[in-house]
Amino acid sequence: MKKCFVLLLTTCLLFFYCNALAATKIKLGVVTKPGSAQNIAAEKFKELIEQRSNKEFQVKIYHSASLGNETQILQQVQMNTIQMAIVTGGPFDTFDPIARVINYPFIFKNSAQADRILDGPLGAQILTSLESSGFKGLSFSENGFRNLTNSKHAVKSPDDIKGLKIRVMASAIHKAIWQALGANPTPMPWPIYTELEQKVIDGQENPLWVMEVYKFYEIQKYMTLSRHVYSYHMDIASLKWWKTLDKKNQEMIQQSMYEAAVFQREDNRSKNAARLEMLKKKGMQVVEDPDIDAFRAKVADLKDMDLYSDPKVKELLLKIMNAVK
Ligand code: EAX
Repeated sequence: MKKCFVLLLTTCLLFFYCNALAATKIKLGVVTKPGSAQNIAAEKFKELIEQRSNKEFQVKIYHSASLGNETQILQQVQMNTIQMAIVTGGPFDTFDPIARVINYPFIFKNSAQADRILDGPLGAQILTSLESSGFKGLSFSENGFRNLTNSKHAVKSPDDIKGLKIRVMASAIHKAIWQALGANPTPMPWPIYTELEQKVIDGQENPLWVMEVYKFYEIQKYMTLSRHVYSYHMDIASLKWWKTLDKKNQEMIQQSMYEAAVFQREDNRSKNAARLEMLKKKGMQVVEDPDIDAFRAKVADLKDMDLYSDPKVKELLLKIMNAVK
């Protein structure tokens, strides 16, 4: 009897030990804090993959810049020190200029267009392209349409932007946009609350959730619903790591990340109306109908800049412009 018990206990212990050994830990990096768009996608992915793999995969989310800024997160993914990340499209363009395509100003009129392109064959071309810089592109979750805020005065047309010191992401196209609009663009990594508070910069641009989650209503009086860039996230894995996984696991990860992205996009969009009301209540003065035609005119020639001289990038840009006409 005693022998039987010992045997059973040993078997159980061995079972748990082997299971623990078999579990693959996935380190996933986001620069933002809990409640942010990136974090919501990351948490959903964690939930789905742990459940579907029966905890064979276990995800640890590193957030709130604990791994450094987005450029540093991307470098860690390339090296496979972390296996996955959800990163804003902007800082990606120093790794692969293909990222400039979706960051092109006013390329999408609405979310439905963005989904149609990004979930279709043209979006797939972007994901595939990333492999040449060491990333496995999985899907696109979203930051959302970006809007301008500042602490100086209301902005209705590009004339009002002249000379404003606007923080931009580490991205050549974002810098070019704000130069063309007449601002003084200042590249700076996330987060930027202190710089806004201390007036090192006058303004910034981001989707509505950012103004809420990062409490920009405390330090930015004016907001313009400019929706100048549809800001996507690249949901990525380290290509080095990806190649070590078998096909079944690759598919499970890809599918779980895609579903998490779709979930998060809907979640983000469903909250925007309430966010706008909340930001107004907090005292932000909102220009809801800026002179978008005047904004568009200022940035109309960006596609002819050197930024788009790579034929692969230019061709995809023109194809997408054509597909959303
Ligand atoms: O997601 O750097 C940025 O402006 C990003 O949009 C930020 O990470 C919030």
